[in-house]
Amino acid sequence: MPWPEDLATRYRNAGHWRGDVLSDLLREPAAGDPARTAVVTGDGRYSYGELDDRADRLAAGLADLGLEPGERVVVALPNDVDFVVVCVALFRLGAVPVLGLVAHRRAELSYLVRSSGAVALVAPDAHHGFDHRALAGEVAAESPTLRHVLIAGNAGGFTALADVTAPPRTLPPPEPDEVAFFLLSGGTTGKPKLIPRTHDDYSYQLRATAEAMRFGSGSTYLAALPAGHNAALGCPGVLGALRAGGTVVLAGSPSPDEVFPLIAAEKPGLTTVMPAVLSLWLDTAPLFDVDTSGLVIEVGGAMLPPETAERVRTELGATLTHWFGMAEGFLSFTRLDDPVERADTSQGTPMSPDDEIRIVDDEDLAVPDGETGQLLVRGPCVLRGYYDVPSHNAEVFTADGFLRTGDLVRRAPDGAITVTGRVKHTINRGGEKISGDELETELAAHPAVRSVAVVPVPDPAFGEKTCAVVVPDGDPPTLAGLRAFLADRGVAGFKHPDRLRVVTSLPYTAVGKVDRRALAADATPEG
Ligand code: J2J
Repeated sequence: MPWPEDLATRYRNAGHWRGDVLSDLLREPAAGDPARTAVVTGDGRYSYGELDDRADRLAAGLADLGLEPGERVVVALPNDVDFVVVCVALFRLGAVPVLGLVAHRRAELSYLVRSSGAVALVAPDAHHGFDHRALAGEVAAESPTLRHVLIAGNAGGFTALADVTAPPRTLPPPEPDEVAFFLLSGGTTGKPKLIPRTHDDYSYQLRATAEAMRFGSGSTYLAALPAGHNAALGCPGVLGALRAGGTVVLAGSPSPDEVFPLIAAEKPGLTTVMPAVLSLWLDTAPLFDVDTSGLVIEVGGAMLPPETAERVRTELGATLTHWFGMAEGFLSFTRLDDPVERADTSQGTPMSPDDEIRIVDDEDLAVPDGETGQLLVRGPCVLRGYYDVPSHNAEVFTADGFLRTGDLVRRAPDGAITVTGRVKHTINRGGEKISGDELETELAAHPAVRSVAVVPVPDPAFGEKTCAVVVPDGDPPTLAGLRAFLADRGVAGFKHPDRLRVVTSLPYTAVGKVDRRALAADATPEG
C-alpha cells in the first residue's frame, strides 16, 4: 500500500525521504574505521568491519540457498549479535525480515509465517532455558511455505546460521520505496497485523530520532528491550545507532542484574524502557550504585505515572524523554530541551513536521484542544495499510489515509499530546500488547468455557494485567487450567491471563456487544 504520489512527493521535497536504504547500514563506518566497535553483548565485542563482512557473507550464503529478493523471513532472535547480522544480510539481499519476539511461541510464530507467506525462520537454539530449536521444528511442521529453518547456535538437524556463508558478492540494492521489513502491530481488532516499513520511511525515523536525541558516532545505545520491537529497534534504537556509526550494547533482558553492570562498563548515553521496567530499575538502582547521570532514558509504550518520571531525575540523575510510539510509525515525544513538566505529563509533539493528526469524537468530528478524542494519524512514517488485510484496512483507515490508532488523547494549546486511554480491545501488560480478540478466541476453545471476555485489571507493577471473565460450561475452569491450556496451544506466556473471574453471564451493551467497559470497571487487582 504505497503513499499516494502527492504525499510521497511532499515527503521527498521536504527532505524526509532521501533515498536511503537499510542495506547500507554498517557500510560507511566499516569503510572509514573498520575496527570501531559496533556491537557489544554479554559475550563479546564486534567491530563494524567484522559485522559488515559477516552480513555480506550471510547475504551471499542465503542467496546460494535460493532465497530471493522480496521473500519473507521470520526472525525471532534474542538481543544478540546474530540479530544485527541477520537483519542487515536480509536487507542486502532484498529479502524481508518479519520481526517476531523471542517470547513468541508456536501460535505466534506459525501465524507470522502464515500471514507473511515466509519461506524461512531464524531462531536461536535455546534461550533462557527454553528449547527454541524444538519450537522451530513444531512451527515448520505446520507451515507449508517454510523452506528453511536456520538456527543460531547448535542447529541439531536444521541448518546452522554460521554455515550459511559464501564469499561476498555484489547484490542489486533494494529500492528506497520497497518494504524493508515487517513489524507486528499491537492490534486494534482481531489478530495482530503485519506492518510494512519501507527503507525510505524507516531511514527517516532513524535519522530524525537520532538527531532529536543528539545521538552521533561517538554515542552508545543500550538495547534493554527486545530489539525486534520498534521502540528498541528504531527510535533511534539498534538500527539508528548503527546508522549513526555509534555503538550498540545488547542486553539479553531488561533485568537490573544484566543492565546495571552494562551501564557501569559501557556508559551508554541513551536507552529505551517501558514504565514497568523503569520502576524496577528505580527500585533496584541503590543495590548497584552505578552512575546513571549521563543517561537519557526514553520511556513510553504505556502510561507513565508522573511520580516515576520525577524519580528518574531525583534518584537516577538521568534525563527523561517521554514517548508515545507505535510500530505503525507514528511517534510523538518530548525533546531534550523541553521543560521537565512537559516530559512528566505529556508525550510531546510528533516526530515529523509533516505528521498530521486529528483528534475526533465518535462521529469523526474534530474535538477542541484540551478535550479527549481518538487519535487519527497520517505522515511520512505512518503505514497506509496493514499487509494483505483489505477489509480490516477499510475499517481502520479513513478514506484519506489516516490511521485510526484506537488511542484516546488530548492536545494542549502548545501542541503537546497526552494519551489518556484507548478504545481498542487490547491489554497493555507492562508495555506488552495483548490483542483481546485473539486471546478470547484462544480461551473460547477450552471445553469448560461457554463464553469469555478479557479485560485489563490495574496492577501496581505492570500498569495492567489480564483478567479472563468466563461463563463456564459445566464445571468452571481454573486459572492454572486455562494457562496450561494456552501453553499447550502454543500461545506465548505473556498473553496468559493473570486472573480469572467466573460469572453466570456477561453484560451486554444496547447494541448487543459484550460490555467490556462495565467488566473492566468491576475488575479489581484481586480479580
Ligand atoms: C500510553 N500508551 C502508550 C504511552 C504507546 C516507542 C515507544 C513505544 C512504542 C510502542 C513504540 C504510550 N502511554 N506513552 O513503538 O517506537 C500504547 C498505545 C499505542 C501502542 C503501540 C515506540 N506509548 N502506547 O509501545 O506498537 O496504545 O509501540 O497505540 O508496541 O502502545 O504499541 P507498540
